Amino acid sequence: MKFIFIFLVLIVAVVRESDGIHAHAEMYLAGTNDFIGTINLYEEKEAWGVIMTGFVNRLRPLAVLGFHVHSEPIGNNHNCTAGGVHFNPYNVSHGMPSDSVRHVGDLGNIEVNADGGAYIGLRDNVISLGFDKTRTVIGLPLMIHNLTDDGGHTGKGESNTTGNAGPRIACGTILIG
Ligand SMILES: *[C@@H]1O[C@H](CO)[C@@H](O)[C@H](O)[C@H]1NC(C)=O
Ligand SMILES: *[C@@H]1O[C@H](CO)[C@@H](O)[C@H](O)[C@H]1NC(C)=O
Ligand SMILES: *[C@@H]1O[C@H](CO)[C@@H](O)[C@H](O)[C@H]1NC(C)=O
Ligand SMILES: *[C@@H]1O[C@H](CO)[C@@H](O)[C@H](O)[C@H]1NC(C)=O
Ligand SMILES: [Cu+2]
Repeated sequence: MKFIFIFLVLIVAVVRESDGIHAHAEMYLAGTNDFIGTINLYEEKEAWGVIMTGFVNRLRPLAVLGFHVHSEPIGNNHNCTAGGVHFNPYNVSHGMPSDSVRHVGDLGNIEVNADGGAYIGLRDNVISLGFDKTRTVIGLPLMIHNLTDDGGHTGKGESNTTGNAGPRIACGTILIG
């Protein structure tokens, strides 16, 4: 995980001078002003995908936690509950990032280290920062849940809508810049 993270950071450093779209999200524990880290996003051009890199801490050690873009703005008091459902502009079932059927906001899980920190290093070909208007996530919240996203196909509970990822423990608005 750490290796992938460093690799993606290098890619972002290399493309830094080109004219893609940069965004970031400052993440906070739900309903508090407790800052836990920044996640950076970059989209180079249409159909390129989005690279996301960052580090967050103060999470439950060794947990694997659901990670999504949700559909409603959270305002400035970091009220994760206000974030609505998963960002799902095509109104389809929940899935894993690699599934052909998934919510646009389905980003899978993040893995927390023993010290409560988690590196985020991924490339996603479905979310957009602006090149695809329907799939643009600017102004929406990135959400970290307290439980593991089951991927949507277990048939149990809310698997096909939320992945049974449990309560929202941290969130942050994705902003340009
Ligand atoms: C947080 O958002 C939820 C859902 O919109 C709302 O019911 C609740 O009152 C909000 N809480 C605060 C502290 O703003
Ligand atoms: C979304 O899809 C469900 C069926 O999967 C349907 O019941 C619902 O009306 C649809 N909502 C919209 C806004 O199209
Ligand atoms: C999700 O599964 C439930 C039953 O477990 C079913 O009633 C519902 O239609 C499914 N929704 C979607 C969007 O597939
Ligand atoms: C998160 O999950 C852990 C482990 O299941 C549990 O002990 C804790 O109470 C949960 N926290 C919240 C906010 O749901
Ligand atoms: Cu979520």
